[in-house]
Amino acid sequence: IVGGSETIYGAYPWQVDIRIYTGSTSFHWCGGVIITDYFVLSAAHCLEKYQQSDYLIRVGEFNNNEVDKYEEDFEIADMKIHENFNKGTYLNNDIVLIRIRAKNGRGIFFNSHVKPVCLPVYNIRYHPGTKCIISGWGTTGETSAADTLMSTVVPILHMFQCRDPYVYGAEKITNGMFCAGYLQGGVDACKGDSGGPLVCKLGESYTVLGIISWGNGCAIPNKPGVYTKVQYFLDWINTNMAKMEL
Ligand code: 4AZ
Repeated sequence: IVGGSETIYGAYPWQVDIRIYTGSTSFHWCGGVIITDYFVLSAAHCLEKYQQSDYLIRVGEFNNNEVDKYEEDFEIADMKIHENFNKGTYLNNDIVLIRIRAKNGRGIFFNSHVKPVCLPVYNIRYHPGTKCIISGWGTTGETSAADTLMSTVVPILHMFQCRDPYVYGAEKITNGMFCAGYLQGGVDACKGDSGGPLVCKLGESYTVLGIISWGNGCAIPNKPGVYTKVQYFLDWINTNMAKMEL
């Protein structure tokens, strides 16, 4: 996250840290978001580089380099990368549904620091100007990644702004994407944040409207962050959750 600040542990209890095992240790790879006690959403491009057994799904994470009080690791039991991922245009349909492997006969155990986020409803509107929160352990500036979970506020942008030729152009931005951020630059998601959530407070609860997906660099003027539009994939999410249910 560029232009953000450190979060308070437990403030974003749905945040997932997707890590890669390297034998004895593991390193931060991508973000994700808890939607039920067995399912996590992330970006498809995060889950295609390694084997399924090389990934570790960590909940209750705050500091990347320390063991936090509520952190717990899960393996992936099953996952579904969108069948049309990267078809048509760059990072199109950048979404993956992950089913975690049960531990001690249960899925993710919810507590004060580990909780699911709401999925949007079908008729929700992505109002331009709505201020939403992005979070992650990704790059904060030139090169450095964050040790602790960072977050910042970004407004949803109009589709016409995102599709402007000076921004990304209409060919690149499909109906399953939207932009959020500032055309003047300075505040954005960055490398290592992908797969993580863009949440908006709707009424009393936080809803995941976006999944951090891509952008031309980070925090560059006229190159805002591009997000997978979760609402567009609700049927896909529900169908595949039902299929992956044991
Ligand atoms: C990345 O490489 C990445 N500025 C994620 C988000 C953005 C750019 C790059 C958005 O994972």
